[in-house]
Amino acid sequence: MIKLYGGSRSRASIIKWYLEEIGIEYEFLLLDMEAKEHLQPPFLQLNPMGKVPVIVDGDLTLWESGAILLYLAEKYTQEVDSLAKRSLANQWILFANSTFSIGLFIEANRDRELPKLLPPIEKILTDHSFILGNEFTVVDVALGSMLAYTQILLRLDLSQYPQISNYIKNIVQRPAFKNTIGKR
Ligand SMILES: N[C@@H](CCC(=O)N[C@@H](CS)C(=O)NCC(=O)O)C(=O)O
Repeated sequence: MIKLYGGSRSRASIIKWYLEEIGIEYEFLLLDMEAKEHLQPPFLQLNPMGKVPVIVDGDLTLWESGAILLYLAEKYTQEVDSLAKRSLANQWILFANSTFSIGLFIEANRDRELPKLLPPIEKILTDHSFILGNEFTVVDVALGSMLAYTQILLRLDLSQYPQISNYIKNIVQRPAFKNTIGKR
């Protein structure tokens, strides 16, 4: 069974969300991050960077949430069954975890970046229900979690983006979301 290491409030919840969406059983190993368990040698052997999440799946140990999401999509779903689909998923996962994340979570960037990044997402969600089309995919976990955090953590006013607001309302109602990120 896949082992997932994380803190109680950490990006491990994003991985849990996707694992539950695709119905893969996992064992969650909770680290006491306040006690700096993630910076102690046993965990540093898994991720020398001292960051969660980490998964161990058989012989493979993997860290960085985006890399983990893409691995899970490729190994356990049909979502990325061609080079083009894998590359597009990778593009959006990298966007979510770098460009969008930096624009969102670094407060000094927010007012400059979000007005550039949110309108194209609003347009995409006007054309279809999910980021890559009308099917929920790993990309909705990567970017959807960031969009959900705009409400759950940051309580930003997104009323000028009705499609994004509606998308967030829908994804937070998904059972797998409620059972993972929604439980924070
Ligand atoms: N880009 C990394 C970020 C990992 C990260 O910063 N994780 C935080 C928890 S959400 C962490 O482990 N922080 C502990 C520390 O920096 O000491 C990812 O997406 O996995």
